[in-house]
Amino acid sequence: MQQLMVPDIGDFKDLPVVEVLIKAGDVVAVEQPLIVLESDKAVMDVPSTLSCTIREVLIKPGDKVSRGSVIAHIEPAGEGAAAPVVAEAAPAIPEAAPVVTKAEPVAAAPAPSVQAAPAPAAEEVRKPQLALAGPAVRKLARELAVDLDQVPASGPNGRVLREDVLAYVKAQREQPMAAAKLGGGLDLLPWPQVDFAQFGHVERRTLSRIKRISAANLHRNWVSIPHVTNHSQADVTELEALRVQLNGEAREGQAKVTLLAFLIKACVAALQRFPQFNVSLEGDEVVQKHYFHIGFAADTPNGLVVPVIRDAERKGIAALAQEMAELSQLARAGKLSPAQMQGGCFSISSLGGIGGGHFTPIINAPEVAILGVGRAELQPRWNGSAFEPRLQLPLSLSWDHRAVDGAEAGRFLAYLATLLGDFRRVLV
Ligand code: CAO
Repeated sequence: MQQLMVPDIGDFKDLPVVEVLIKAGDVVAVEQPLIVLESDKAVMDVPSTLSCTIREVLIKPGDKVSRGSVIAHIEPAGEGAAAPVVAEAAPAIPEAAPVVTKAEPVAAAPAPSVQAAPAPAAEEVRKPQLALAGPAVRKLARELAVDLDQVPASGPNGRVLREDVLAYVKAQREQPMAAAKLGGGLDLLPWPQVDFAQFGHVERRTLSRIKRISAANLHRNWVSIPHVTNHSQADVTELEALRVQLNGEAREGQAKVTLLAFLIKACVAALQRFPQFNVSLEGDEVVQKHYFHIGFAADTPNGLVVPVIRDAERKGIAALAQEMAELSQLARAGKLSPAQMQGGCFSISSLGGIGGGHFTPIINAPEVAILGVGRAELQPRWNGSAFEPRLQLPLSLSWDHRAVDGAEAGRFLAYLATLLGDFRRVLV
């Protein structure tokens, strides 16, 4: 049986344990906080340096610990666990790098490293109630009486940052005001509490950082924006033929021209024709934008992100396709910078590469409209004398009814379908 021990914690001795964050049976990931210690100067997390299963916790709140105190008996995770340093023999605790000895003791590090990202599989099984946060943030949360588990995290590896706590407090403060304005709030029933285990085998996974952030945003947008969604379809038979032709003529190394690149261009033309869709609402004011930055939803292994193509009105189809390819690649690698996801005027969510028809996309606030695109299919269309096969693209436009009226939305979507049906009109 191996042990997790308190590592070198500087000059501190006999520090009181204020929180024990693990219990027997927990599967612990690298960087997951195990216990919280408090000195007269700071509150500090003691995170784990390896993936393991807790067999027995040996300390409780109120206990005093120093370097070398045993926190728990553990069983290290098998293959695929984050690779800790393995020492040859003595259970020495290093000054900097934590050491796992084959013989027995395992030290936990005083400060988690951003580089030491948890293995995804290990993160998946982390218990959801354990928010990752540094000592200063934890202390701030305590002072503000904030439950860190409720705070959407935006830091590396799902860590809650100081700004996250402050944003959360601000949002909480504004919520009653917004609710009062709305006339008493949503007055919802509490979320059903179900012991799922009584019905069968279950396991718990923590939502990825991106999912946690997008969930909070989507929820806010869904409950606070009066959405309406119009559905239509565009005849993209000629456009698709052009796209295939362009790709056939493409030079070596040139990005594939996608339907989405044409959609971005067409949406810019529609936003120019109907500028009331290129606004944001701020209280009683409408902010009219004179730039055209278009976001597109990208599916990544960690969840949904929306990279933004700036000044799309100044770019040609090939340049848009190239930029989209680069941004999608960065998105999937989790390497988009915040700046590459900011400043959007209007978003497009395309499920065309995946399949399905119409759907109801959720507006990406503070934008006021979003286009959902389904998979184009050949359908029989009446041409006045006979049915002929035409490629029909499902379009769904969700719009904020505070900013836009139904007639305007109908015109926007009809115009968009006209542009996609005859792309030469984008030039007009
Ligand atoms: N109809 C028919 N075929 C389509 C199509 C459509 N509307 N859109 C794309 N396709 C085809 C493409 O032509 C491509 O075919 P080929 O390989 O034969 O050329 C194939 O589907 C794959 O396309 P793609 O997905 O690689 O490219 P894209 O430009 O359509 O999409 C991107 C890029 C980043 C939007 C996409 O990869 C993605 O992440 N989509 C998911 C977006 C999402 O999750 N939306 C939901 C958000 S709400 O939760």
